[in-house]
Amino acid sequence: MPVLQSCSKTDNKATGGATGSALSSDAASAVYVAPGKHDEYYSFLSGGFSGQVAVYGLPSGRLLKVIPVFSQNPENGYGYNENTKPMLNTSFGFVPWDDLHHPKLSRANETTDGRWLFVNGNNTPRIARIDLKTFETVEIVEIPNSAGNHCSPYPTNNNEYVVAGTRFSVPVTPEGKLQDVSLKEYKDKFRGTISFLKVDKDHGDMNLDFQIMVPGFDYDLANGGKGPSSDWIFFTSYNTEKAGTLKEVGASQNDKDYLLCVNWKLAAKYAAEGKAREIPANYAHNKMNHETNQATSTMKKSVKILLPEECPDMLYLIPVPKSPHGVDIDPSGENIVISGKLASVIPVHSFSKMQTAIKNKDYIGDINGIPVLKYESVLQAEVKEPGLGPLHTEFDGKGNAYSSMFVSSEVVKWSLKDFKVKDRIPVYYSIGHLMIPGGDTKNPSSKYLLAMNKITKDRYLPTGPELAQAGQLIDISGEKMKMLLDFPLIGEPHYAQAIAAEKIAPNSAKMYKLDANKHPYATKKEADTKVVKNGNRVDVYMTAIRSHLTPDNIEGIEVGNEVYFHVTNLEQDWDVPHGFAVMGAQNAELLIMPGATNTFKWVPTKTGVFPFYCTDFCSALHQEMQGYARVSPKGSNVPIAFSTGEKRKAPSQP
Ligand code: RUQ
Ligand code: CUA
Repeated sequence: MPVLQSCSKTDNKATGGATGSALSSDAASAVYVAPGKHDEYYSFLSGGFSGQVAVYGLPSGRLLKVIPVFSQNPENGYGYNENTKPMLNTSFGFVPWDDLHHPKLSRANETTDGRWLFVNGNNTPRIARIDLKTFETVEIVEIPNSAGNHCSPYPTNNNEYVVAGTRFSVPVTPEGKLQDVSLKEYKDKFRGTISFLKVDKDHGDMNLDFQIMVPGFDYDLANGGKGPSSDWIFFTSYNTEKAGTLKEVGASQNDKDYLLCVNWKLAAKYAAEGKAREIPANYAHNKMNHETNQATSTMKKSVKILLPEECPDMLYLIPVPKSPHGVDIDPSGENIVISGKLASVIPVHSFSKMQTAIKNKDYIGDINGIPVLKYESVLQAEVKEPGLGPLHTEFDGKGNAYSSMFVSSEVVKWSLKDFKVKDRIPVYYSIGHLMIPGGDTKNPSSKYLLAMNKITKDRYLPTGPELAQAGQLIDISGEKMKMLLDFPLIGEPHYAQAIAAEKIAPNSAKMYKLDANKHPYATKKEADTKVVKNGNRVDVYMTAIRSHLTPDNIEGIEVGNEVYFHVTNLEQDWDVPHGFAVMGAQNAELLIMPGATNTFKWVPTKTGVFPFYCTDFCSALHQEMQGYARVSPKGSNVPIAFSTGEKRKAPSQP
């Protein structure tokens, strides 16, 4: 593999760094953000199989936060504590992991507005929304009739919809039956779906409005149009051969696969007019309530679906070189760039030619009633000799495009004016996605490009067989690209988004208001703390403030009791979380933000005295922030008692 060759050329000493690192002498100062100073951009990188999103400042590459989305995170108890567990509920039950590929920022007027970040879970199809005031996951919607939710989530230009598609086709019928069929029937019985989640303009809440049933191909990536093509969204597909096995070979038989072009405005109109049929479905819709800090999960029982044969002009297919990966639309909305990982050129289709071809019915046939446009009629140009293995393209707003080349490990800059290659820079190694802040919108920044590489090899000190993947920041402000910075990443970054810090930082929440805390078990002052036993259930209404937990002595718990610690952080100061952990609890800690209440479940398995303590070094007397819970044998008659300091309280009545 060329990847390996590019490594073997280097003969590094352990700390020497790789070849090709001929950094320009001003590279260090270009990324230097002095202590106490802030970065110019927030960037949000997907964690791939970590199921999380990592937030880095650019240009420094400083890691600012890891946001858990589809994966449990012991660091702050996400997915372990009772308040967030419902976020990970699905029709399969509790699913505490997923494969997160594509972050997309919400949009207004065709540019990013800094309100929300949408991300996809591939494996158990889900779309999540992160609130950029709190940097917390606040909503997750499961996608029915889907498998391998890869070409997701793509927001339209004014947050009307977030769109998701199936990578693996599924045996679904127009009546909504998911069939138990023989895999030999793949060609006839499997279909794809595209899902449209309507986004509430004010609150961002997503609702699965409708789906479109599409041919049984594998849908890989998507992107929305802009300007003149705003009403359209484009999906690459492969395996149009519909091979059901050994796709490595079977899915590469045809010379061309298809770009599926969806007029989403028209689809939404058809759905609103009642053209969609309602079919049974079963999927979870999970929401975090900001006031109670408690998530709920609701199972939805049906979905509306549109059939292409009943909806004229909604879908078109354009042939593209086989097995395409990314599709990216330039800032003008006219050029549709298809990166075909096996193709020797990068074809660029023209939106205006596509419209003309539709008008002239310039078709070469149809598939499931969807017209197939003629390749030559829609083609704008082919970028010649771009490199090997093109995957993704972004734009700088100055008329240039930048494509990632997985096999030849480079970023290639080419012009949208003459479609000629202008510059290339090696990256280390095997780049997947690349990202320019706003590079998928109408107004890209033209300063930086971030390369996200699949293989790191010798870029950092070795850490055994598993190495962090590498991000590389490249200066794109001049004629020639310049390598500025390497930094290790978390999980496997696929795509990323970045936005000017000033669009997010001023709105960042500093705490939760204690007054507004509507958690059913919130305790707003120490005098109200209590322990209530009811049958096998024990509820501890606890408070935390520098530097004690109230109550800190608890008796009357029996082995096998379900003990719920509802801990309210009474602080009303920025950056004073308290933690909470109990010895032997088969769980993670709580990390409670100021003003919030989090719930920790503990089922003691043996008798004894169990310490609990604050896990976050919150004050000079943090080490004193501790207590004990006594656990007696099942059926013992030790009464419930709780206290802090010497004022012991009377047992509370059940
Ligand atoms: S992908 S490396 Cu999951 Cu977006 Cu192209
Ligand atoms: Cu609270 Cu340490």
